[in-house]
Amino acid sequence: MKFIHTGDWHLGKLVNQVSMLADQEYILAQFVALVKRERPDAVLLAGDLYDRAVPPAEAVELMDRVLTTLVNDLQVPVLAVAGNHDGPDRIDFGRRLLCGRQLHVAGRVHLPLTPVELADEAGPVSCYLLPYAHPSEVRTLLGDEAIKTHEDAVRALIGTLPPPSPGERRVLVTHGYFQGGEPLETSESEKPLSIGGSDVVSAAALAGFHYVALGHLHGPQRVTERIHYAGSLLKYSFSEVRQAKSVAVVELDGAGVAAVRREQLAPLRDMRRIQGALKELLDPAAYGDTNKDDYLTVLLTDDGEILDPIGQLRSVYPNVMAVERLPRDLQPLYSQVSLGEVKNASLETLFKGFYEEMTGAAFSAERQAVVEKALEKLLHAEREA
Ligand SMILES: [Mn+2]
Repeated sequence: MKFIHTGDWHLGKLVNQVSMLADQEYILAQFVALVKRERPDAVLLAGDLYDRAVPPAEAVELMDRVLTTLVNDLQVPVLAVAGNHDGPDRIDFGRRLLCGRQLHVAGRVHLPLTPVELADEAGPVSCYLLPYAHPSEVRTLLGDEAIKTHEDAVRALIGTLPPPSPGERRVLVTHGYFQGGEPLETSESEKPLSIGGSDVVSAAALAGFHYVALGHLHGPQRVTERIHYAGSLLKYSFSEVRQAKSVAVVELDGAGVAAVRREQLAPLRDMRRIQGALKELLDPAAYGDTNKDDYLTVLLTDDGEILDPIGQLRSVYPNVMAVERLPRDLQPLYSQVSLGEVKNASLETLFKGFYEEMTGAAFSAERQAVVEKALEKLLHAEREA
């Protein structure tokens, strides 16, 4: 059986106030062409379909068009779950109606978890859809006060499944932060799943599945041999400039062994960092035949004043998103605090630093608990918008 595993489309996303919709439409046309070529038995869409709980109308319209092409025109079933960015109730709209047309969507966790049954010449394959859910939702759903963490929630939900029948092959589509033995690469465009506590779930919680199609981390990567992140559709932050975005083509054999091949899609505009003195960067010799329409962060190494650097840069590179200055005489100062460290720091770490800087007093565990609680509430409120 063949699947195409993708996720983290984030339709309607703005990066540095710029809408990614045209880029998303462009790459999705390539995605549709890939599905047409590969003829998979199903497309697995592992959450963060949209960037926000209430996506812009144009994003919904694009999703509608792509899903209609896949399901109606190409006759390929789509199995989709909500991610932490999606509004679960909106994703759930029409789910009972649409499953009859081979569009299987899960916004919220509904019990009992019933699989989408697919089959090939080797027999049936049970595909389970487990949308992202906050541990507090799962605690209420199962009436189990012992559920506190994401790990508890996933283990409890998977614990509700019947034991597999002999020879049964099982696939799971879900969204979260799963860790096996190997270190994982994270990106700035992933929102944290919890504040303070751990959002990591051990891959061991996913024993019993022959393939797990994950969403959440935006870099394509494997957690274990049979548990994979497809990665996001596009680069959604400058922390992802070195990632090669792709979708996973998964072949599950009759014995339930998954072989994964990654297929790259070429974006309309790439996201890159360039650096140099302004004058050099504006020289045709500097950009050569690179795509001047790419989304750029420019690190200027000039000393002294520059008049309207972003305006000057945009006369050559229209999609400059950010300009950073690093004059030579300031370089020793910058090296004391790495910019990356500040950018990658969690909100609670930044708050603690700010508090200590302002008051000269230590940030007590009690205060930390208050801040974490407030941030956690905010995170949850965004999703339930
Ligand atoms: Mn995401």
